[in-house]
Amino acid sequence: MTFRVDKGLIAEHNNSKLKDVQEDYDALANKLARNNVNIDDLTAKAQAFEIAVPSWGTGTGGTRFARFPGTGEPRNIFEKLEDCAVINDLSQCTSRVSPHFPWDKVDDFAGLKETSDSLNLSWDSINSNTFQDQPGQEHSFKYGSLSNTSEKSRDLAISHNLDCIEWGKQLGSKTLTVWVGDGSNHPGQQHFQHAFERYLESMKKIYAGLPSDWELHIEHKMFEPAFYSTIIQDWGSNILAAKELGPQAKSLVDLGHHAPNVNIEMIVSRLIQFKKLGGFHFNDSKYGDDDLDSGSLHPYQQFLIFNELVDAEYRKQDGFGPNYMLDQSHNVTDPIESLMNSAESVQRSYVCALLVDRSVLSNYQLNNDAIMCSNTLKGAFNTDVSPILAMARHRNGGAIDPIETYRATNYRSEMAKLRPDDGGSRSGIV
Ligand code: LRH
Ligand code: MN
Repeated sequence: MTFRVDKGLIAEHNNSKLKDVQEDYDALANKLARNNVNIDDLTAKAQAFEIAVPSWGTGTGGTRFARFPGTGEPRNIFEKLEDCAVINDLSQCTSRVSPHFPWDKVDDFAGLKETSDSLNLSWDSINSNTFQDQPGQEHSFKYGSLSNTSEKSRDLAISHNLDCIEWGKQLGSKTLTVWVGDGSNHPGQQHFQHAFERYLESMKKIYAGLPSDWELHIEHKMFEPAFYSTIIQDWGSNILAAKELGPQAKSLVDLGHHAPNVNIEMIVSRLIQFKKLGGFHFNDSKYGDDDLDSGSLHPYQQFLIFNELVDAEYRKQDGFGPNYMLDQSHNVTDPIESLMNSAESVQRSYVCALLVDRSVLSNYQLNNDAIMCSNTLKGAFNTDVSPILAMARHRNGGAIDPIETYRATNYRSEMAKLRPDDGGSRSGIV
């Protein structure tokens, strides 16, 4: 029997909070009305906001040093979907799941689609995996996949991506995300141009297999698993590849894949301007690709990214329609709690960015009034929109306080009984 969060329990917990939320909501409504902002318009936009959940984020993550399994962890895609349904039952903004193949591969994709439909979940971008060899794999990806000097390894990587498209079509997905770990660890180990040429030749064969209504998202990453050079190391190589491949190819921005202090919001602006912004993997990081909870360290940067996105929406930027997704690894928290927190954090950045008065900001920018430009953004960022986020969840049938209501379900301890630790490998990174 599939577990779903009882609507009665949600209502019971919401009723104990609604009076306070309504009070705060009315106070914020008055404050926003002074700037001719209608709070219900913002709440409606918050209700429509969606961010996809990575299937691999529902398990406990780890590092190369260790992974400390959590209790009641999902052991397969069906249990990951059950966890994703709990997240969406409470958050009401995460109805799409992004799978990773072969981690989530099944024999019966029609059956998997039936299960996701029964849980009111749909399928977001398909992630291929040519950064690991599968048991008995004939041609290794040790020295790369799509850019490997071995044509046999390249062909294997190409056919895996074409398989991912076929599996995605059965699930109703419309996007393939390609991140490869290809690169080198020693200066001179790789001929940069020849490797990039091999990568592009391989990607052209994958691009040729795309249905006309699909997109191909290329994900850049500065380093890891390669530690000297990476084939798509930055947004420059990314947009060059996307332009070389064609209009259905776009760039995906994983926030943790940049050197510390890189101006990611400006990269987003460039990708928007040249109609090559495919989507995001939201997370946060302090040092490397830490895959920490979104907005947990740099909420202002996340807000500034949404300031660029909302500005493009406001200007009705041609070719604008990015996909939003979380990509995190939960090593010390209950993944469900981290994913709900992170979905709200990204939704908060979006709603705060909607508060920026774009014509006022534009005037200050044209008059080089730097202080007022900064204050206009800071004013929006520092507005506590929690009542709007809570009201949006409530109006969507979700929980005003997702974490509190989740803990009241005892879901994790229930799952610990139903999902005995069989010591097998679990989902989650490594
Ligand atoms: C690479 C990455 C990529 C996924 C993987 C799980 O670091 O961000 O998006 O395939 O994590
Ligand atoms: Mn990613």
